[in-house]
Amino acid sequence: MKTTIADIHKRVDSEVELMGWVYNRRSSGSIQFLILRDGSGFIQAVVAKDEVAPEEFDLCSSLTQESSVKLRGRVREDHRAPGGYELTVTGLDAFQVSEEYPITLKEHGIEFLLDNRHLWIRTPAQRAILKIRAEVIRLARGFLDDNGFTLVDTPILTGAACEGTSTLFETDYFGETAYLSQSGQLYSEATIAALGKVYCFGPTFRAEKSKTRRHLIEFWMVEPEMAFFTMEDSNELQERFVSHIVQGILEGCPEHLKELERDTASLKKVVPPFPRITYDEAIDMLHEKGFDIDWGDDFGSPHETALAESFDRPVFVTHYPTVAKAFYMEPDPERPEVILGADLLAPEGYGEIIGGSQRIHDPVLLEKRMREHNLPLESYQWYLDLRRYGSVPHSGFGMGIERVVAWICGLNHLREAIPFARLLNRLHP
Ligand code: NSS
Repeated sequence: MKTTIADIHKRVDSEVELMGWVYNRRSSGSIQFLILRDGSGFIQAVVAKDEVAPEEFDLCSSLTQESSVKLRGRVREDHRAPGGYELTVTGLDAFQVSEEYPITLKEHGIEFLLDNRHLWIRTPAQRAILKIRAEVIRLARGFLDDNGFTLVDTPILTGAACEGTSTLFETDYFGETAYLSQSGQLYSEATIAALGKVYCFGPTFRAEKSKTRRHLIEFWMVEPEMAFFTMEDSNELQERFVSHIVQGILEGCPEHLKELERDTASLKKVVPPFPRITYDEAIDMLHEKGFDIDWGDDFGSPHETALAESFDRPVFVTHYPTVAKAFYMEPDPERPEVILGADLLAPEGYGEIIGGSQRIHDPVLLEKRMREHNLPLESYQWYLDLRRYGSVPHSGFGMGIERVVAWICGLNHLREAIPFARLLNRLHP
């Protein structure tokens, strides 16, 4: 009976067929021990000379790491075995005996590993990260689906910028210029008038010219947008959303966090309410910590790390200077030099995981802000229409999946938080 390692507990004492890759092989004369992995888990398989045909035993002796095989055998429960089960092999075939595998247990340099990313992803730590990433996405979508949000798929090829023109990827669109989407937000804003609460989730692209640990060229973002939400309504939603994801990972992925040796005590503290500080307070804190920064400057990674150090859970920084932020953010009516928006900074030095704001809903002010940002108004007429036909106060935010995965997994660079990272100097593999 064909089965998988994850399902092996259902087949104790019966004959099964397992397919997978050889992770390790050791031999002690008439017995060989294979560690087999099949994507669902790992299991030890014991191949005894007197239990298999002579040519099968010889084939087993030739198996190298990563050889792909089919094993037949009996499942035994064994509390000493990692995973609790062992396979007593009665027959084996090889799909392919692997060439010498370039990734060994010794330490490799990061450029070598990135060149071999297509192979590197097979290693236990990388596998744990990919599992956690998939679960972060499932939890994020599940939370929104269960809280009255409708998924909308926004276009990847767009005619207008959302997050400034300096990081746009251009491509020819039958003689017109198209840009790869930096964010689905502007389109999500259109769909709230049809659906109330929506989210888009997909890849976004930014031609980030600087090399940092926190920036990818292609990253995935989940972007909820809510009609009739103020900034504070949005912040309350964000703290519930983020803690749902973190607590869900702690509950659902303990073995993957263990594989990554992640200290989970700090993650357990990620429950609402999250602290809130204003940009002004943040500037004072940075001055006290010795930073040379002026009111009006946006924060870089060192500032975010220093601010978050003072808190044991994510912290909202609200009311940034209008000049430092995107054209669509609603200025505070009491103090128009700051906006009704917030960035959420993760603890432990992982930096900004969410950027969000209330949106300008007055058409005259929106058009004025667009002119100040030198945006080509003809490309945004449809967006201005949203303020002409039943404009309402509304808010939304974007959460970068890789930033959250890096934080939860305790990774020091975003390049391991996505299967195949696109970096400033890397398009392959
Ligand atoms: O530029 S953001 O701060 N905001 C937006 O794109 C809004 N249009 C979102 C919205 O309100 N719907 O980016 C949001 C998040 C940010 O907090 C990071 O977590 C992530 O997207 N982000 C990135 N992750 C990886 N690499 C890069 N280059 C990157 N840029 C932003």
